[in-house]
Amino acid sequence: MLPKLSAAILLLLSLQSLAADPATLYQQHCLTCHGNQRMGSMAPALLPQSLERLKPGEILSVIRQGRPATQMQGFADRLSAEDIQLLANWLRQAPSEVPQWREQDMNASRVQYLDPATLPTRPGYRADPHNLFVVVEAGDHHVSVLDGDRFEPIARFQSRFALHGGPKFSPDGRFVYFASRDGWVSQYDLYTLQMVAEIRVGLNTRNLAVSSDGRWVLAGNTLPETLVLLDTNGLKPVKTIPVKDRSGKLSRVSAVYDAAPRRSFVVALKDASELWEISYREDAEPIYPGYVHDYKMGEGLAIPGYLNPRVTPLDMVLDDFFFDTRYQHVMAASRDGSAQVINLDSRSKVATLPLDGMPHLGSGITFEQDGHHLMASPNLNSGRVTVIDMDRWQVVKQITTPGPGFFLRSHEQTPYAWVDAMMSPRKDTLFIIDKRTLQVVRELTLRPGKTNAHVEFTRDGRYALVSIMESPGELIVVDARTLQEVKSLPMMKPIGKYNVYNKVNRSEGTSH
Ligand code: DHE
Repeated sequence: MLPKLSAAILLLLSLQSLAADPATLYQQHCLTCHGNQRMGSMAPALLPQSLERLKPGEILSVIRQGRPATQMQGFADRLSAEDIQLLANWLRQAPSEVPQWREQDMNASRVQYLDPATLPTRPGYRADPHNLFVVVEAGDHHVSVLDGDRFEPIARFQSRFALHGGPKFSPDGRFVYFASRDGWVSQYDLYTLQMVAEIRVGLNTRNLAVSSDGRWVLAGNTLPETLVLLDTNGLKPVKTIPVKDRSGKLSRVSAVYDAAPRRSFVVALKDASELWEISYREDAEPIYPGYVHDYKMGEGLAIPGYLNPRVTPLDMVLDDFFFDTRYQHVMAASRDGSAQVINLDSRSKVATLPLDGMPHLGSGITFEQDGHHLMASPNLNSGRVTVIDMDRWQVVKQITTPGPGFFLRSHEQTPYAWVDAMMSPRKDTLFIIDKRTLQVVRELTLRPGKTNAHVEFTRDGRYALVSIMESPGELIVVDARTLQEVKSLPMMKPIGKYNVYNKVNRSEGTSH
């Protein structure tokens, strides 16, 4: 038998090692809010995929001090510095069991707040429903709906945690759909200004697309590696498609897009050298094994083309896309800057684009100049806007800007395109490019020292709305002709804003 003192020391040691086990720390302090298996509950998921955008120091400081304006309190008074470090390291590691999110989990998460059939047919306010702006405020995870004529908010509501990608609209502009990085898809009614339905489609989601007939939402996930098709009537899951390449290897989804003129979704993959297209035309041609593979292809059997992926093999992973106006061609770039043009009908590469750096094709715009169809996009790691002639697939100009930018915007009714430099020390300056001469003609610093970025025009192109992406930040209305500030609205890190008319009419100056 051990002497009493040694037994007490052993007990103390075992208690200490228990307290220092990060899984136990998680159970004791985090599980109630962040959920079983770190999958998220009332607070966001804490899986490596959910945390990869935070710097290691940020995780530590959030555990220590909490997050302002949220229920996340600091734990510095309850956990030692060593335990906080252990917990932070552990959260960055993948769980021993791969977390699952199946259709039964989706169905269990689904909430239908309203029956769409009971909704009134007209908006309950006087503002032009097509000139509304939906503003995503990342600072406190809210969305504001703005009257685009008077520049006044008509609604503000809490969103799911960390919305990403542009919200997408139904073809009539009535409903807007959001995707959160945590896997939630939300449907909001812009006529009655109420949430209609929500569902969690995955544990980590990239973005969503809405079909041009308004019937479907397609969400692309990185965890699990799936595509989830939802019926917009109630956001009910219709099918879940595992994303596997020809060799059966799983791939994360990079983004999903609606190719309206083709009546199909196009899917960019992060880990597979393939491009997927999912037709929502009921008479879509069947898919024949041997020509392409399918996620559930039976040997020797053709499967229906309708709502099933048709695969175009690529010679490299390409995950940043831009479509020509007819959606016949897609310009595609890899993260190392290689870029090519794929013809979606012949399913083959038709040109190589001489790009380098990190072109951000997804942020591109189109316009005409002397009868040529031009496309321009910023570059994420060098200060330039690249202009490509889409008739000849040639780079016609590299417009130098003082620093790498993220978003480029214009409108049919303005001769100017606006680009930010938010990835550089000149993040407080917007550069105004004349689309006729392809020259930078003005610099605009609305709030010195702060991030001035992401522009969207009113439906008539008269005003440009600019984000001051800070918490607290602002949304500034600028006269697009005089470049004078017209109005400023306080906002919490307005990361992006989206004009209903420009989106549903696929304005050439904005994202779709
Ligand atoms: Fe985004 C759109 C990818 C980081 C804000 N971003 C998109 C889209 C893609 C994409 C593919 C187009 C989908 C769509 O609109 O439906 N973004 C990526 C990345 O790969 C990247 C670099 C790293 C990542 O972890 O995802 C990335 N994005 C960011 C940010 O850090 C930004 C600035 C802040 C944030 O909230 O995450 C950011 N991305 C945005 C915004 C849009 C977007 C505001 C919509 C732009 C639009 O006007 O349509």
